[in-house]
Amino acid sequence: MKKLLALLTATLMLTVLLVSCSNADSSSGTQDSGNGSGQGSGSTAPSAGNDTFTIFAGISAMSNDNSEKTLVKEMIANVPVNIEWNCVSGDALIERKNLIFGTGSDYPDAFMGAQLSDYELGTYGAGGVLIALEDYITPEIMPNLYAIAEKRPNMLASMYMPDGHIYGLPTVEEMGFDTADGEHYEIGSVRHMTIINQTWLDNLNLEMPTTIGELHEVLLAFKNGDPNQNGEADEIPLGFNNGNNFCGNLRMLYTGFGFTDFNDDHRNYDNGVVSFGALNPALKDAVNTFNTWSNEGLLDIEGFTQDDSMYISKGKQGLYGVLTWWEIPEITGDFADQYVYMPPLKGDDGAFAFDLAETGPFRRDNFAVTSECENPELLLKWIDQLYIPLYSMQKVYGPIGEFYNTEPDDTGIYRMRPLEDGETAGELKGRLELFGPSAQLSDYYTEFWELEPRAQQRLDDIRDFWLPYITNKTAFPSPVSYTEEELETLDLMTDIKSFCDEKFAGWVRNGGADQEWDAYVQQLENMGVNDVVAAWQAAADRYNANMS
Ligand SMILES: [Ca+2]
Repeated sequence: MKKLLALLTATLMLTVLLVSCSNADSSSGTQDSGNGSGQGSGSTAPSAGNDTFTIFAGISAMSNDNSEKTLVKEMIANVPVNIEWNCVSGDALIERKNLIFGTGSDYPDAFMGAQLSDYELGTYGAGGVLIALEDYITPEIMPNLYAIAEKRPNMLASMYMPDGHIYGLPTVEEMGFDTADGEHYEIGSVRHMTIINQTWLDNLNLEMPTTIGELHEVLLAFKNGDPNQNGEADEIPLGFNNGNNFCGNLRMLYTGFGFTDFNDDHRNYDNGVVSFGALNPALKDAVNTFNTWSNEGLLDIEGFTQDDSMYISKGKQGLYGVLTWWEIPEITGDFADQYVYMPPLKGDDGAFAFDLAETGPFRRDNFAVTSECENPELLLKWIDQLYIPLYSMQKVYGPIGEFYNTEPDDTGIYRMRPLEDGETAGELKGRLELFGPSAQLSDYYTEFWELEPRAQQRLDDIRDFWLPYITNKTAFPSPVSYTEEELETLDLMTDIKSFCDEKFAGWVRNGGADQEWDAYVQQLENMGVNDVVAAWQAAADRYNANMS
């Protein structure tokens, strides 16, 4: 009987989902008959019965204010609300968010796309600033999220904070591939890909470097040999963006020093054992080498100060010999044909280690409601629309008619519209995406929209090019649950991370790692790094015990 009920509920849910989808179809269809700038159904005039919500929202640096976004207008047309947006991008997002939590006044009704940390969710949830959301995840209030929870039983379980409540709505991103040995890999598994100008190698009759020493020779040749053959010494041998830990920093080169350290928090994991990557003694060898390259003019020192747009603009002028990014075309533009991946390097002594980067299908950092909100039910009903498959699609990439073709193809799948001259898929997405919760389930790519071509390309590249080099295929489980005490400890990471960044940049630019290393290790210990690692370890141990 229970089974039958569950089946009936599931069928009901599916119906709700399908109805929602067809609504989404027709409304977006109407809207896209215009020029795609979002006029039409979006602008509902404020009326007396509507509720007004203030939302503090993270947005892409390239995008408009959320109030101007087609999808937001459409969601407001479907579920009438008035939203006063406070949209912030880049570094300012964290600063402004810290200010709000720090002063404890002027809380918005909700945080959306604001990168809420586990510490913030746990602390401000238990403290009453954020409200518990689990009771709102019902077929009546949040039918679309509820339907996904039925399909993915682990999802909500991994959203709970130590006090037994959910404070952040889930974001699901399933985008990966299975290998013949039964393992599953997600798209974030490798993303600091090293890229080299093959045309320059050919012009100078050079082989693809395989060791750190060989790369050094290649970088010197790129600097002095005029490989772009324009008679000017305009080449930048090695480019990076240290501020972009997602894919722009130099960490892939660590393979040749016998370690990797891809995680933003320097959290490393090898078969159940957690360690702190920025404490690896081999880091000293790496920064000393980078310092030598910097002194020789091989390393683009602006990598410590530039933002992504400046990094990309130099990449698009074809000025870099070697650089790092998560794909080739976005950063090399018209010069993409000249570039290929450079395999992870070995040390001249044969040292080599290459870890899988940490990924996980569920996140909880994208939407939280505060106790200021007088009508959470309506706000959550509104945001629930983002869990409609075609709305998730448009949230992640951009609207139908702007990012996607106006109509699906004859198999019913939405495909990306053709790029115009000078456009890249990355910039188009950056201009149109909406930060917030959503769900991309693996079966959607055969049902609703195509896997973005460059995402498919990246999966193929990870499987065919990078995966064979990986020496440690275990990664820290995500997301784990922390106790309140562990969350307090993890708050130490804010200062620890800045300290590591500061020392790394200083050592690469000015040297001094040999003299300062012991004091650096001592300072990290004083700052509580061992407690942080112990908290990660405890959480991973509990996770592994639950899974076994
Ligand atoms: Ca030149």
